[in-house]
Amino acid sequence: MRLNKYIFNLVCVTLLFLSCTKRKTLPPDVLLPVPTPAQQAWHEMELNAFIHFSINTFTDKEWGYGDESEKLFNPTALDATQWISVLKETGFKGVILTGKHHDGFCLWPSAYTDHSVKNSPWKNGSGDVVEEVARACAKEGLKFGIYLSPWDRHQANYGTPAYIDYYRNQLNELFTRYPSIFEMWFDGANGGDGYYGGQRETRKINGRTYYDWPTTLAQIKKMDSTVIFFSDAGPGVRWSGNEKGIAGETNWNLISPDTLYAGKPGIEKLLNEGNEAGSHWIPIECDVSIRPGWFYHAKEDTSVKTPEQLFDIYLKSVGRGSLLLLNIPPDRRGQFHDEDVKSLRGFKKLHDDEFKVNYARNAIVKADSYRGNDDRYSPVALTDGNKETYWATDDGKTKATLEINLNKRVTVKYIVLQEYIKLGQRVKSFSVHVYKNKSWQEVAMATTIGRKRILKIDPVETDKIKIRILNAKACPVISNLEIY
Ligand code: FUL
Repeated sequence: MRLNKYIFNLVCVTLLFLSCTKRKTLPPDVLLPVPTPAQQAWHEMELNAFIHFSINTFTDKEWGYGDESEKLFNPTALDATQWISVLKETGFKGVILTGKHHDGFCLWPSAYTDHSVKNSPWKNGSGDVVEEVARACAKEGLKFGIYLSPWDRHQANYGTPAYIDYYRNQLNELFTRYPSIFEMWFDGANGGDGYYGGQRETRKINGRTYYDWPTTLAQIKKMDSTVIFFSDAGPGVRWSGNEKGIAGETNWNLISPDTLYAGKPGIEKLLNEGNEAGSHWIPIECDVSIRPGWFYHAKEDTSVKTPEQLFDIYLKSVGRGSLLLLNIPPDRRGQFHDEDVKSLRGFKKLHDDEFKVNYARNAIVKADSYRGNDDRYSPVALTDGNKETYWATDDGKTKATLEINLNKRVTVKYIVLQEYIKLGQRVKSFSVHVYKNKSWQEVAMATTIGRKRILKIDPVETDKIKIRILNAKACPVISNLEIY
C-alpha cells in the first residue's frame, strides 16, 4: 500500500516536473538585425500609392526645367477624395504625394518660395493640394507620406549651403502643418542642368556630403520619431534598384548601408537582393508607375498597365517580402483617369479571386520536429490565423520538413509563407513538393521567405504538400502558411 502511494507520488512529481520543463522551452533568440516597430508597421501595409502630380501634369513633361510659370498649374476639377476613395476600395493602405518634384514647384503654399500653388490660378491661389490629400487620407484611414525632391532646378541657391536651409525649412513647414507623415521620400536623382533662378546652367553637387543628411534626418525625427525615411540606401527603407516594381527572388531585408554609394558597380543587384550578412534591417520598397511615365500624359491613356500586369508585379514585390509603391498620376482635371481606375479595380478583383479559399486553413500540418516538443511552437501555429504565434525548431536545427494534408484533392496555384521577422530573417532556401500519381514531385525551389513569400506554381491537383526548409541562418521561425 505504502509502496503504491510512493510510486503514485513519484509519478505525480515527475509529471509536474515534465510539464514545468515543457513550459520553460524558451523562444528562439532574436537574430539581429530586426525591424523597428515603425518598419514592422510599414511592412504590414503591403500596398501603397505614389501620386505624381505637379506642373509637369500641365506641361506634358517628366522633369520640369524649373522655369515653368505657376500660372500653368490649373486643375479644372481637383478631387483628392476621388483618389483616396478609389485607393481605399482597391486595397491601398498609404499614399506618398510629390509635394515638390525636381522642378521646384510646391503643391502647398510654402512661406519660403513664390513658386507654388499660391501663385497659380487654381482656387485663385488659395488652394493647398497637400492639405486636401492629407485630409482625405485621414478621413478614409490611409496613411499620408510626402516626397520632397532634394534636387531643385528652380532655386537660385541650389548647390550652396543656403539651399540646405531652404530645404530644411520646408521640411519643418511640412511636418508642422501636416501632422502624422508616415514616410518621407528622398529621391536619388540629383544635380544637373536647370533654370536655377535664371542662371540656366549645369550644377553638380557631391551627393555624399552636400545635403548633410544625418542633420536633416535628426531634425525630422525630433518632430516625428516614427517616420520612415526612403532613400536609395535607407535608413528606413531602400530602393529596389529598378523602377519596375520588382524585388529580387532572393530578397534579404538586410544590408550594410556603408557599402552603398551611387555609381558603385553592381549596386542595383545589391539593392535588389540585399545581403544575408547585412548589418541593418532596411527592406526594399518597390516603386513603379501604372503608366510608362510618372506624371500624367494623355498619350499614355492606352498604355495603362492591365490588372494582370499589376497582379504580376504584386507577386514580384509583396510576394517577395517587399512593399509595392504603385504610382497613379492624376490627370489635368486633378482626378484619376477612368482607365487607371478600371485597371485598379480589375487588379483588386483578380487578387481577391486568386486568394479566395485558403486550403491550409482546415488542413492538418505535421512537422518532423518542433521546438522542445512544446505546443506553443507546434505547426498548428502556422494555420491558426494568428501572426503572433509561430512554428520553430530547436536551436541549431536548420533543416526541417512540414507535411500538409489538405483532406481532399484541390487545384493548388499559390503557396504563401511568412517568417516571424520580429526574431529576424532566417530562411536561406526551401522547396515545395506535391503528392501526385502516388509520389512526391518537386514543384518549386526558392531561397528567402522574409516578411512574406508567395510562390506561384503551375496549377496542380493534389491532396498533400511537403515544404522542406533546406537551409537557414538559425532555426526557422515561421508564423503563417496559406495555400490557394
Ligand atoms: C526618380 C525621379 O527622377 C522620377 O521623376 C520619379 O519621381 C521617380 C519616382 O524617381 O528618381
